[in-house]
Amino acid sequence: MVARSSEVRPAGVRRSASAGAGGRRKPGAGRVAGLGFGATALLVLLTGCDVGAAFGGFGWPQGGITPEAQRMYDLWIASCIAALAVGVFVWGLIFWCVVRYRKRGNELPVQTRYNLPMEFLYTIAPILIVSVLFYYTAIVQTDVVRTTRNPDVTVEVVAFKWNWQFNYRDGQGPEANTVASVLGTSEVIPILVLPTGRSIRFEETSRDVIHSFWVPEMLFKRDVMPGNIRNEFQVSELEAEGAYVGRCAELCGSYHAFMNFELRVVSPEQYDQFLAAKQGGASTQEALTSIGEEPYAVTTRPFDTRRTESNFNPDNAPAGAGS
Ligand SMILES: [Cu+2]
Repeated sequence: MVARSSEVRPAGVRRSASAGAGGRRKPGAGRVAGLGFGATALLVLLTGCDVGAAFGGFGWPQGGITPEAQRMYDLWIASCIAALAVGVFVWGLIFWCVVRYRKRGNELPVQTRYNLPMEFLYTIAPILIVSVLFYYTAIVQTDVVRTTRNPDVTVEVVAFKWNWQFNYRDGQGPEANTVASVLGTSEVIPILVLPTGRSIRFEETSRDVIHSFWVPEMLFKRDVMPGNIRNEFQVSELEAEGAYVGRCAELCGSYHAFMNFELRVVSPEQYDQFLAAKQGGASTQEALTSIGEEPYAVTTRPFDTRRTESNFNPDNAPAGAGS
């Protein structure tokens, strides 16, 4: 008796479900929802570049000062918009399925059915999406790491625990000569003076361990390796004058966090004067003053190591007292 009633019940349910008004109403609701999501996606796409600014760059740092930084920013914004479009489409499908195929009775749907076009879609579509993202990433990356044969300015970045030396060079490679140099000390933050509107190559070398040369506004950092490895990268120009803090971005020892420098971007004329003053024997501070710039760093300050104050084993500690 029990088995029979359970067999009968689904049939009744099926009949009532197909006869219900809901069966006709749902495709319409789904279409409206789909249109709504489609319109939202289209709106997001059409508003284009403003979307990035409106959403705070989707988490990407704002205020890049090189064309390379702008290209990376554009790639990020385009990727986010594409991801949102796919997301809106998928969310639309989810909500449509929730409404269209909601539970109408106790009958369990067939569990072994599959849809071949759908299988193809969710195999092919992700491959296409990843391919497109890969294509544009490869293009932007190639562009960002490109170096040219004759950059306008070449700077050798020498990192050491825990400061920087910047050597202005008369050519490229380790054989070139240093024509002027800026050296950081515990008391004075090193200032790297560079011009706007000129291509600049950075050639990096370390005296001890691995450091990383990083100016956040360039949206780019590259490890500085010891030994024979001479990492280089190039920016096609610096677009905005100003003072920008620079940091070491590789944990290199006790005072890694305080291994700061300053990038001072000036006009090409000021840069030429600065370099001439340095070559004439002026100190970095004198040369900066001569071009009307602040002689000392304005974005960061030297770190007081307090080596003798915060000693875990002070001289006056009783024997065996521990730390
Ligand atoms: Cu470092």
